[in-house]
Amino acid sequence: MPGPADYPLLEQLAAPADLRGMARPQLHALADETRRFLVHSVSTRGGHFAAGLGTVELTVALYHVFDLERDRIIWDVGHQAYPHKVLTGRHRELGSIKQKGGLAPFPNRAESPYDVFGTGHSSTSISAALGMAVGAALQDQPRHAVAVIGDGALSGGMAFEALNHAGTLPNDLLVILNDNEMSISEGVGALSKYLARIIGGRIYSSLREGGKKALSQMPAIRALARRSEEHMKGMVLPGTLFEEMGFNYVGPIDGHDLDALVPVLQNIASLKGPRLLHVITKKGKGYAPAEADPIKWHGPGPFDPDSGTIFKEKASGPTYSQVFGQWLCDMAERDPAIVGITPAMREGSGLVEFSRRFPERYYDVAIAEQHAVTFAAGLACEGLKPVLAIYSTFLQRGYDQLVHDVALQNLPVVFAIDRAGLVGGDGATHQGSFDISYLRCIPNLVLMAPSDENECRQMLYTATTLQQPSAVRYPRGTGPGVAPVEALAALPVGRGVVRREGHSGLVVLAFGTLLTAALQAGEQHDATVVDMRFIKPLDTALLLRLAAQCRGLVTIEENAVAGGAGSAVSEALEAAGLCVPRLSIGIPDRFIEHGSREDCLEAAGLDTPAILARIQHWWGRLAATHGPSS
Ligand SMILES: Cc1ncc(C[n+]2csc(CCOP(=O)(O)OP(=O)(O)O)c2C)c(N)n1
Repeated sequence: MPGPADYPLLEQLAAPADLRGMARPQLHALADETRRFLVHSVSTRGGHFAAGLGTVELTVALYHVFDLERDRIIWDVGHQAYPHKVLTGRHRELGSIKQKGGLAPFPNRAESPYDVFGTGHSSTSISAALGMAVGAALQDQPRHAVAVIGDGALSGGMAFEALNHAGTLPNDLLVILNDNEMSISEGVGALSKYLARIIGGRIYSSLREGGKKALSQMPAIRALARRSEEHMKGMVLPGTLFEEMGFNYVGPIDGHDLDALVPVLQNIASLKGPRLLHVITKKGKGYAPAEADPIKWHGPGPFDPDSGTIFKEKASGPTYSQVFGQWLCDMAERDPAIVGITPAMREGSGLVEFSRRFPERYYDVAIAEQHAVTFAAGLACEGLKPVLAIYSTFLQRGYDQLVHDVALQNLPVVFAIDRAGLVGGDGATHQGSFDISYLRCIPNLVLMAPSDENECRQMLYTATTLQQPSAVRYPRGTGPGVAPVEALAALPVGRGVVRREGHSGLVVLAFGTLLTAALQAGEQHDATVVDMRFIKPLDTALLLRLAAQCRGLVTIEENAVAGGAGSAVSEALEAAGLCVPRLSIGIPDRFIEHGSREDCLEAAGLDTPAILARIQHWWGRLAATHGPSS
């Protein structure tokens, strides 16, 4: 087991400013230590891995050249920022990343002054860095603003909106394109192909080959030529897209070659206006298993660093993502109109099998949630049945498209909303806390929340039978273990199911995942318990029937209380003129930080004991006020 003695440079590093005074051999040694440290640290608890291995040299070079006490460096998405955390005084805590109370999964302004902008969702870095560059200029502050963005994140529309703006401004902005030709899966799209053409460009290659031959006998000159090659390329290559957009384009250069990176960064830092440095890196660099399979090593669990074996979590049944993936394959087999769409989340959304079996009906649209939604709308216009697999947190990006392009035109797009509710280690940026609130106010939309795996499958099927937009929101991980029934049967829309008849006058309405806790409360208090299934349309008939007879009504959901399913119930009661004591249990009005999914549920007061205690307390007080039930 490696210890502090194995990382002497990291141990001595008091502040990132120490890197500025380091000589080149020390920088090399530090990069080597950082990489070894990452392998060891992530192997113990898991975390984002392959992307960070690819940014080791870039981070070392950046922090040697720039002054982090003054300059602003923003890591887009931030999953590749582990070397940044290590080199900015947090290496001893890195093993706690994503765990409860540990380091945040992504850069976080509350965690370190060197995390100058919180990230997690992609494609924000250029906008934020431009804002900082303009802010510095308006306040006469001489500081650099740098955005480091991956080729995957560059596919997000916001990145282009920012380039479009920055290219016309005089402000000093440096964009570093960290190009490893990968998103989580393989890079897709025309931009990805364009970048590949730059790297493999015929002009670039032939110059390089010719030059190499001519200079092979003269090592000193060859080294010099290699450095000036970057400049030459800039001149010889036809104007790049970035040049056309007003950026001074430099590159591509090898992002693992510290000796090339440092002088290029020094030079480019001295230039003015918008600049873009294109660096080529390898995802998983320096750890053979991750280099060989960067998709598998994007965010592994704990692993054995020597053998490269990732320890498997004990599977207690299929995850909801797998239930979705299986359902989509089954549907595609029986219905040629089904089309599956993902904004760059093939693996996470359970679409690997579908992409293999139905490649002609599978679309990875890159990290482009807005486009994904409107693309689905277009397909629906042509009579196809688009199913958009999207995480709750990322659907936030496509909100206007959902309202304006899908719902307003009443187009039958199916939204399979994964990671709805609390997600765990990815923390506050990724919690699916809000989708019920932001969806249930949209006319025409049917919104469902399954309480188990089979209900999820049947709801997805129900969605495809509708002539209007619909969404099924399901959580991360596994459910209670109800095996999905192969046969598909549409559920009656807007109908809940009474799961327990009680006699105490207490009614518990569960919306989705937390039905198990609701049933336990039912047992404790002899309550009536309903699996509501639909948030919209709400089963108002059932609700009003129960409300007319009950003495207290509790709603439970894994969504923000504000505007959530409980609010829908209150609105329906109010509209009917019914006044029933109400308790809404859901995610409180604050961001829930990282931890395991169980930790997050606990932090939100949504673990079973907390739910039971709240109901007990509330119902006890109510009974004391109003006396025993008649
Ligand atoms: C808006 C948004 N959509 C999807 C994701 C999920 N995601 C995290 S990293 C990533 C791939 C990023 O690729 P790239 O920027 O090239 O970085 P690399 O991992 O290749 O270094 C994706 C899709 C996200 N973080 N934000």
